[in-house]
Amino acid sequence: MKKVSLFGLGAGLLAALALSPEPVSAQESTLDIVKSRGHLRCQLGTPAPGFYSLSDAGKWSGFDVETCRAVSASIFGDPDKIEYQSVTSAVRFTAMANGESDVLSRTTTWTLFRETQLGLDFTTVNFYDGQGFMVTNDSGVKSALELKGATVCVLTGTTTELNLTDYGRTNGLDIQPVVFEDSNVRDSTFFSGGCDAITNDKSGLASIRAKAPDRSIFTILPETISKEPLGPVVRQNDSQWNDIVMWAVFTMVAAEELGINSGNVDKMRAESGNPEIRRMLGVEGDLNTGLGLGKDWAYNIIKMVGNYGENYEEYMGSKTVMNIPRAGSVNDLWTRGGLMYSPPFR
Ligand SMILES: N[C@@H](CCC(=O)N[C@@H](CS)C(=O)NCC(=O)O)C(=O)O
Repeated sequence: MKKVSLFGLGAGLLAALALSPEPVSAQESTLDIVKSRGHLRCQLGTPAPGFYSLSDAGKWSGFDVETCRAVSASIFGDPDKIEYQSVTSAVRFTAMANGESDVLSRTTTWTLFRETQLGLDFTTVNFYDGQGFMVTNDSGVKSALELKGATVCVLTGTTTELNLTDYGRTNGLDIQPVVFEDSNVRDSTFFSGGCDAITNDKSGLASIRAKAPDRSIFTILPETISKEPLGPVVRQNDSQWNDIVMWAVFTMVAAEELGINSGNVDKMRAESGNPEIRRMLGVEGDLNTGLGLGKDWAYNIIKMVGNYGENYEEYMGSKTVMNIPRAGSVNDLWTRGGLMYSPPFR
């Protein structure tokens, strides 16, 4: 038997020690970096109606933009201390992991791989979705199961791409993916008839359709082929920053549940006797201290950005180009049979 050299073991151990990373406490916190920089760096995708639209004047707005504004309001008492970064889906996680963005808020699906192998943490879900297909009405296609041999436009670096392959394989459909990195090129190719169908999260399909010259010629097929829980993402190992982003979303959800909105929050703060509302709005207690934020952090979110329902109706609801009715859906409040649920403010 080969004799193990003690010297060899010792040298190996020394080498391992020399290579061990710096203690976590030496890292600067994201909150400190953001505060000293004076603004938040918020990563969005390529403009997509509903989630993140860019006006001709260069102003961003949308459902995912409001999450960034909520975080900014909670830190600065100003919802617009933000540098927006528009990044393609394919490089979104690299831009997070290397420190270019403080938060990623852009239709990103929470998966085990992304959470554990990319140096990231998912905070919570702000929109529950699932993947679907869209075709033109005159294709006559009524079900995804009729897409045998079809060409399907799909964006690379997405869960969409893998789900499409899985679905084609499972159902023996021999689907031909046509893969794009730029979502604008994907969409214009589909609009001009370059693919038989396009696939994305169903909310993403509504967003793509909203960009079409004539929306009425497209149909979203009934099948939902995956689960796509979408939500904001931060770098891993910064628990306080994770809490700030997560509780910004929870504030908007809890505010709706408690009947607080941007219009009545001042009255609620002045007059409400409900202990949870009083703690949330900083009238009582010190719930802000663990987050490293001021007493008005949640009040500022509700006053400046609004509650979850207000934002949903403004950007996703039936009166918008997205037209995704909320009542009775998974994105309704848990008190109405949905999945939107905030832990208690206590
Ligand atoms: N949720 C999926 C798909 C994300 C996605 O494709 N989002 C749509 C939203 S419309 C899109 O086309 N985004 C364009 C972009 O971000 O460049 C994922 O996380 O991979």
